[in-house]
Amino acid sequence: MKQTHCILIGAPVDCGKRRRGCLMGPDAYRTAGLAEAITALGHTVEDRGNLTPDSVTVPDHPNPAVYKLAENIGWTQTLAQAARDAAPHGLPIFLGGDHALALGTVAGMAAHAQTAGRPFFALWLDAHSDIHTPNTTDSGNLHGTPVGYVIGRDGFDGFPPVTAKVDPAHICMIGLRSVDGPEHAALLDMDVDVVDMRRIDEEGIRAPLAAFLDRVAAVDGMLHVSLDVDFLDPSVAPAVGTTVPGGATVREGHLVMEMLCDSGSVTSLDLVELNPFLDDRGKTASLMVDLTASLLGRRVFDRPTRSHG
Ligand code: 6HN
Ligand code: MN
Ligand code: MN
Ligand code: MN
Repeated sequence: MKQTHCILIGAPVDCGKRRRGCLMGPDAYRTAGLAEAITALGHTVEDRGNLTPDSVTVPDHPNPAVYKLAENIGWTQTLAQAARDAAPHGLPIFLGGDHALALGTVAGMAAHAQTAGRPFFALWLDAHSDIHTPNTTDSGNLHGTPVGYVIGRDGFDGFPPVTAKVDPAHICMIGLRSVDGPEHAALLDMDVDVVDMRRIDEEGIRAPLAAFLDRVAAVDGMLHVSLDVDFLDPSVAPAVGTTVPGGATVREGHLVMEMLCDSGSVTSLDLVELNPFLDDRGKTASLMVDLTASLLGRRVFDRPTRSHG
């Protein structure tokens, strides 16, 4: 793939759920050699270090379950701005941090796409659909709400207004196997492309992803990829608080990344939900680094273009 300037942005967001540890994620990716893996592929890397959230104060939320509302709003503001600042200069890679970071990163990238005059798409690689609002969530954990926020659902009072709403028909979710009742109801009403594990079992992961990537390419869209560790099966990726059995295999993960690389459409990436406190000798962090390398062009075997004479 063509040489790319990758901008690493540490987002040690840990307020999107109650189990602590995702704040160590950015440093685990650095320790696992993310920058070195990227430069080995011929790309350039700039590490902007770890961000800290804007400090905001908010009144109590009508849903008493909602956890750390002010901190989540602060991160959303900070990360939306960081995304907009970085996007014109290269490929932002957001090092999470839990999935609440995507309220900011996706909103910021969508705003950038609007400014650039290009359609915006999002690929959600996750066991969960993350389409709650602060009103519909039972757990109160706002890492379950980023998709709800960026498509402009009601209930996000106090958050920055979403200036560039993402069209649900421009979102593809792959890997779903845990969807709450209110999320299911919301999804039935909209055109999100839902590729749950049953569809993967029946159709394979290649066909639905290829169809989505064709739609993105047809309009020269900008594609944001949000990779949640729990997309992968917990046997290969244990370092996440929300494990759900029956996830993607290592090879399915790599195939997705290789196809994304070939598409040339990816303009930003979230690596989310890694909890290094739960890892097994760094194996999840290393797998996430390897998947990122596949997205950026690492290949086991490239066919030479010259023929044998
Ligand atoms: N994630 N649907 C559950 C909840 O608490 O709302 C789980 C959310 C998981 C969030 O995947 O980033
Ligand atoms: Mn998620
Ligand atoms: Mn998840
Ligand atoms: Mn469209």
